[in-house]
Amino acid sequence: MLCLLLSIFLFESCKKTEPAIETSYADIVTEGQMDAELTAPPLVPKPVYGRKAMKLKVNMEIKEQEGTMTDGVKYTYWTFGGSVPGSFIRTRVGDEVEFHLKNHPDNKLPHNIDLHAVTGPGGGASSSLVAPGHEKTFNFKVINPGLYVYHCATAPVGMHIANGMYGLILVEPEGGLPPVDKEYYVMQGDFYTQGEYGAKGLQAFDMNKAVKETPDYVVFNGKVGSLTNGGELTAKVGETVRLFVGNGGPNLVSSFHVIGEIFDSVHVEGGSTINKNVQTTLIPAGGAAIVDFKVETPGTFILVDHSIFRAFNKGALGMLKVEGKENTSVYSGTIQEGIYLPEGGTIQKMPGSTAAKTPTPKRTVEEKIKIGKAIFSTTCFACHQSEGQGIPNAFPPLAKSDYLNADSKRAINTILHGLSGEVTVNGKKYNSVMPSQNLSDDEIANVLTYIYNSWGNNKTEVTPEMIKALR
Ligand code: HEC
Ligand SMILES: [Cu+2]
Repeated sequence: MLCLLLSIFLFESCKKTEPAIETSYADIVTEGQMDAELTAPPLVPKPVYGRKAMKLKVNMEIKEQEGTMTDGVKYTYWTFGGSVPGSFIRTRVGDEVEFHLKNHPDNKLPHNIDLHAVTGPGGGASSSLVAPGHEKTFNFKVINPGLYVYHCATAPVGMHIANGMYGLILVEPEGGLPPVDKEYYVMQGDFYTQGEYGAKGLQAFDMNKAVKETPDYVVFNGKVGSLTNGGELTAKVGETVRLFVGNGGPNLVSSFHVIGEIFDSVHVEGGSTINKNVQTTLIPAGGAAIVDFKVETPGTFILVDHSIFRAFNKGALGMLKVEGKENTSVYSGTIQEGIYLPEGGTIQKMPGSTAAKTPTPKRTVEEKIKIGKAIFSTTCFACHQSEGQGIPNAFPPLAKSDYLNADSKRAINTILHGLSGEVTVNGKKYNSVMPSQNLSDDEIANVLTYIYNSWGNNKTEVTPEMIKALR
């Protein structure tokens, strides 16, 4: 009897706690109306908390505008709301969205919008095609909670997306997502330019590279360095951080990772499945993820696409700066600001160059500069940056570097044997590791001569003999 009672009790309680598998939000009646708050990345609008489903007016303006891809490189972006990714839209399940899509009169092309949060043909694209100087209005009800991508779907679709026409729309569940201390908006995209990475000037879109899926740039929030150099995300030790991460593509899948952090929870693919304790989460092109973690230790945590050449050579690198008291029970090392040592913490040799054995021809200063520049832009620029300006707190400058100009032997040793420990360059302290560079005497002489003869340095000419003497 007891057994029977118990099993009935268990069965009943089971029925109560198990949420209904399919809740239909299509029938929720909305109460009241408001204008949606829209934000440019990395900011997100205020959470919905416990508010009721409402009628939400979204006013989105499309702008085709020139912007900066990286230092000295311009690109004509096509944007939803003036930013790449476009404005973040925050709704709750059951909201009725009245979407006003405006195409600025100065624009050259028609555009539309396909929101993955829409249940209906084309996700809104078929009702939203809008010519420059016009506005289209359409309505939809968000009936599935999750984080969704929106994008332009005007032909050629790939080109509109490649030019930056994507963003995120969040549909919060009933009662809202659990509150956290900091929320940010980060979206990856790949870009295809006529010139190589770093080639100066206004760069046109390259359709061939896009079709081949060989981007010159893979970036967060529309440009190289959007989340570094003063754009870092910030948090304090002990806070919980939530990243709304999207991937606009058009082509690449992102292996999203934060160096030095473990995601406590991930809404996989932006949906309702929560995975715990995740190192790297895969974000498909046209997909998203909600990533939550608590920051326990201070320092700089680096956001990357862990397809790692994209991070160090194509721009997919951002930073989260965490300030506060050290927490030695969690992490007891010296905190190194803003660096990542993929080869481990010690100085190592790069494998493979046999160039050291070949005889060295005599070269003029001009020849050295020319060859040195090519070496610089394949070997050194990823850390020291294209104009030798470095990255604050991470990589010291080579431009007008007092450290470099004071002592050429020391500079040669840095390249031959690597450099670690604290150094002061132009009054700023750096404390990290430069791996030794496996270059021949000739190559080192060329690259150093190039550096010494660039960016306001003292024009020293370095010879292979000087290198040989210090090997
Ligand atoms: C993986 C990143 C990385 C690469 C690649 C790299 N460096 Fe460095 N470099 C550093 C770091 C970090 C320091 C500072 C080390 C420290 O804090 O002790 C540094 C310091 C230097 C310095 C002395 C400080 C200054 O600013 O004058 C010189 C000179 C230098 N690097 C030249 C080069 C040259 C030339 C190359 C290419 C052949 C190169 N580096 C490649 C990271 C790098
Ligand atoms: Cu478009």
